[in-house]
Order: sequence, then C-alpha cells, then structure tokens
Amino acid sequence: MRNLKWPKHSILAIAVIVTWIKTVIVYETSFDMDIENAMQMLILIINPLSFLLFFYGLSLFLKSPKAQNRYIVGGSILLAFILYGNVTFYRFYNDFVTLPVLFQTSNFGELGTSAAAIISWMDILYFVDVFIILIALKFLPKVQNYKPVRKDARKAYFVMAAAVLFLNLGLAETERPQLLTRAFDRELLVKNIGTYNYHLYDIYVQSKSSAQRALADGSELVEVNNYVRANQAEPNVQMFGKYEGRNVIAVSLESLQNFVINNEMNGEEITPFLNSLTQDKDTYYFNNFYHQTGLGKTSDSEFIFENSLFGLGRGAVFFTHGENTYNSFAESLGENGYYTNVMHANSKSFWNRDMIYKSFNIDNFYDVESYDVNDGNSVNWGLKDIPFFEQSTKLMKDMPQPFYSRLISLTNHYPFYLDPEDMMINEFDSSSGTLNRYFQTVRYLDESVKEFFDDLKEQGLYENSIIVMYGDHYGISENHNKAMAQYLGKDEITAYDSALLQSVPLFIHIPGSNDGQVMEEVSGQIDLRPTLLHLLGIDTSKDMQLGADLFSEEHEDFVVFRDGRFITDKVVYAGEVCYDRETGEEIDIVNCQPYIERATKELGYSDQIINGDLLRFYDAETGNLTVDEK
Ligand code: GP9
Ligand code: MN
Repeated sequence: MRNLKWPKHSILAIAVIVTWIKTVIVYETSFDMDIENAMQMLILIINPLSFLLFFYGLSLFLKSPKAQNRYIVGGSILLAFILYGNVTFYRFYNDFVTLPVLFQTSNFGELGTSAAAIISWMDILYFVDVFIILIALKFLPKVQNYKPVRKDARKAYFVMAAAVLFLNLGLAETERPQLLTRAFDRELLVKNIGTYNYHLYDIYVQSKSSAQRALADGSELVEVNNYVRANQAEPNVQMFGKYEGRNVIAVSLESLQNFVINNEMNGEEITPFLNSLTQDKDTYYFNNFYHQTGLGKTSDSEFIFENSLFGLGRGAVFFTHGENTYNSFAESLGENGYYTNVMHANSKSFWNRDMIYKSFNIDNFYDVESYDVNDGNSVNWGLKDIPFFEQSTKLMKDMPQPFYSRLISLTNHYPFYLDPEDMMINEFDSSSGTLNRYFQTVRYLDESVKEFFDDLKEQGLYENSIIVMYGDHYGISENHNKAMAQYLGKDEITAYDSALLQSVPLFIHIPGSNDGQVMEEVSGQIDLRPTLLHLLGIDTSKDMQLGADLFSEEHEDFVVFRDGRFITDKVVYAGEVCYDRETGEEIDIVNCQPYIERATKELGYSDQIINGDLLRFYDAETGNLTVDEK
C-alpha cells in the first residue's frame, strides 16, 4: 500500500463519496418518502452530491494539507449532526426541521420521555462517514511536497459541482415544476434538492420573511379585506347571542382523531363517554370536522382557534411571530367583560406560549406552576389528565365570571405511555406499538373528560357554561399506515384515506340547549372562533379572519389543510390528485380546480397577514386601516 501513489486530494474524494452514500442510505432508512418512479429515485440519489462537492471543496482554498484535513473532518462532523438532527426530529414530528423550529431549543429540553423513546445507541451509525474519514486519514500515506491547488484546477472543480447542481435542479423542475416557488411541502423539497440544500433554501426563505415585515405596509390589507368581507358568513339569527354571558370552557383533546369515535377495538368501546355525547340532547357533534395544523401541532391549533387564521407552512407561528399584533378570541371576550385564561400543566415557555399569550391579550396562563404535580400523579409528558381536570376545576371555581378558560390536555400524546393502573382496555395487536398504545391512552382521555364533566357539576360551573372540545391534530402519523390499514380493515392507506383521517371530533356542549344533533357540515378549526363569538352575541363583522360560523346558512362545505389539501362534500384533493369524496376514485382535476385556487388564496392571505404583521395596521373596532404603526 505504501508504494502506491495516492492522489493528493484522496481525502476530499473519500469524504464526498462516503458522506454521499451515507446520506442516501439515511434517506432510505430513516425518512419515509414516497418514491413513485425511477426519475424520482435518481433525483434522490444525486441530490446530496452538489452540496457535498461545494462544501467539502471549500477545503481547496486552504493552504496546507493539515488545514484541509481538519476542515474536512470538522465539516463531516457538522453535517453528520445536521442529518442526525433531522432524523431525530423526523422520528418525532414526521417532518423536516426548519430554521425557526431549530431555535425552539426550549422545546427540545422538555421532550423528556419522548427523547428517550427516540434516540438509541445504534444511532452512532449516523456518524459512520466521520469514522471512515478519520481511518482514511490515519492509514493513507501523507502527501509529500504539497503544492497549493492551481487556480484553474480549482475552477474546473467548482464548475463540475455547479453542473451537478444544475443537473439536479433541471431534473427536479421536470419532475416537479415550480418546486421552489410554491413549496409548502418540506418532503418534496428534501426529495428533490436534498437535506443540505434544503437548509440553505430555508435560511433564504426565513430571511426573506423577516424582511417582509420590515417592508409591509397597510395597503396590502385592502385586497385581503375585500376577500374576507366578500366571503363572510352571516350569523344564524336564531343562534346569535342565544348563550350570551355564559362561561366558555374550551378543551383541546390531545391527538384525538375522529376515527375512534363510535368505533371499537377488538370488541371494546374506545370512547364510551364521548360516544354518549354524540347522541346527547345538549351536544352538537361535528363528524366532518378537520384539524388544519402544520408543524406547530398543538400550538397551531391554538393559533387557529384564537385567530381564525392558519399557522404557517414552515415552522411554528407561535415561535416565529409571537410578537405580532393579533385580534384574538381571548381579546374579543376580554373586551366583553370576560376573564380569559389558558390552563395547561406544562412549563410556560413550551411552544413560546408565555410570549404569544401576551400578544393574544390572555389575562392569565395557569402553567405547571399552578398545579400540584408529583411522581404519583404524572406519566409520559407530565400531570395526568384526570388530576389535571380536577385541579383545573378547583382553580376555575375561584375565577371571576364570566370566564373563558382554554384547557390543554396532554396524556394522549406520543409515545402514548400510561401507568398500568390507568389502562382500561387492552392494547391493539398490530406491528405498531404506537397505534397499539394509542387506543389505551384515548380510552384514558375519554374517562378524564367524563370526570371533568362531573367535577364541573360538583363545583356549580356546569349549567352556565358552553363546553367546546376538539381534537388538536392527528395522533397517528403516516409512519403507521400499515398498522392503521390493519385496524381499519383496508388493504392500504391511500392519499385519499390519509386526508379523511385528518378528521378530529368537535363537540359543542351547551347544557340545557336541548337541540343536540349530529352535524355533517364539512368544516375545520378555523371556524371555531366566529361560531363561538356568535353564540355569545359578539359581532365579528369587522374581524380580519378566515373562518365561518358553523351554524350559519352560508357556511360552505369546504375545509383547507395547511399543506394545500382540501375536502368538500364532493371532492378530496390530496397529493395533487382530485378524488371523488364518496368513492375515493380519482376524478378529473377540473372538479377540484376552483377550490385549488381558493385554497391557495386563503393560505396566501393568511401568510401575508402574519408575515407582514398586518394587523398592526388594522383597527378591529372600526374596521379601518390605520396608518400609524402601533
Ligand atoms: C405541549 C403540548 C404538546 O405543551 O401541547 O404539544 P404537541 O407536541 O402536541 O404540539
Ligand atoms: Mn398536541
């Protein structure tokens, strides 16, 4: 071996090749990306290459082999951490990290039990390229009489790297036109330009959005305002103000999807109490209601509930735009004499809640400090839901009335761990432990809601309240499609099925209303704010928001998801395919076309309001644009 003459840049070549191969293997093993054809496979394979050529190639500017090698080793470690960070994040969120989310370090510290379930010793393999480079450095002969790289050789190298990049972008463009301009979907981006380039792109988009706020002015609101006013649903006269002055108790049901409602698992009822509500004389149960959250999960659902605007396509709006001006549900109630608060037994900084709640003008946040939490009454992410609701009702008893409390439950959260004494039904028996345990934690959540109702009655808070409960987002991601298909008795879960599975239950329980019914209107979380305000007799005709009152005659059967999918009473649009809502068969895209445009428009307007922080130019009292910045 010593006799062989090794080219002087072998380490560079080795680094490019091993990191390349490792990255492709990681794509295959650690991310669940749908590859539909050979071209997509080819793009996936070449997409890390251009970046790696550039990145490691920068070593050619360094003067000595020692400095070059140090740069290459350091660089490989950095890239390995970035990729591994993506992998762990993906295991948890089924999505790729974006820059704003990366700065949510306060969140990562608290993943607690989840982190343990996510990381394993085998993960050292994600650093295998670093080890190979180190071994190569040790065993390859040292370069003798090193001369710095000639300029033209270096130029040729970077021309080659650029050629690879353009080849990549060209192939991606044929496969996925306008990828970079319209992308909502991180998976598509990573599939087409690779994780590393994706991060560069993300940095670019992020800086653009900071610039957007700086450049925005009130005139952008004119178009948005016209659209909002033209699409507003008039309140239902019978319902408007019917429950004026009642307390509002909103309950976020963690990870609860609608498929468990009125369903069984191995012969056992999963949600007996919630099932009883679907038949209850005082409950409106919405069985065609969908979550509209993105990467911000619970926080997105809160954002939508409070503002009737969408979260963002990238990152969590709670973090990226926590200091914007908003006209929240809480603020409207506050102006109408309500004491407003959120109750959630987690630390206040999680999802940046403490900050954004101030922007929402929420009077008080009962965070973990307000609760008695100990080893005996906690599991998984913290305080169990049954003691959480029990302690919350005690706190509510002392609140000035009318109040608005939004309670966020937590036990039914991935990885769905439960103490044996809280397991009321058996596990399911699929290959997915996650889905198997999910039924048990859902059963526990159901029990906690039942006891919550009893607690409210006991404390005398029940009669004079409206209790609204909804699933915040999905609990079972597409990673568990196989197990899910087994449970649902299907051959596979298609894009059509996945879209419909985003249905979460909504219950609007109004003691004494005597008008309970099952509501089949296609609707989403964005509709909650105007619906509730109208029940309380609060006008929303000047509000800058995108939802529609669920009881209004003018409410349309149309729900848009954050990623651009949508559902109506006739069609389901998912994966850029239009399906017949009834049969699930693919139909001509013209059936979806008008809605595609509206969905894009609504998501775009919402983004515009948030990115430009446009509500600082709007007076929700008068409906006027204000010139002065608040
Ligand atoms: C954390 C809880 C869970 O406080 O709301 O957040 P999620 O992971 O579901 O977004
Ligand atoms: Mn959640």
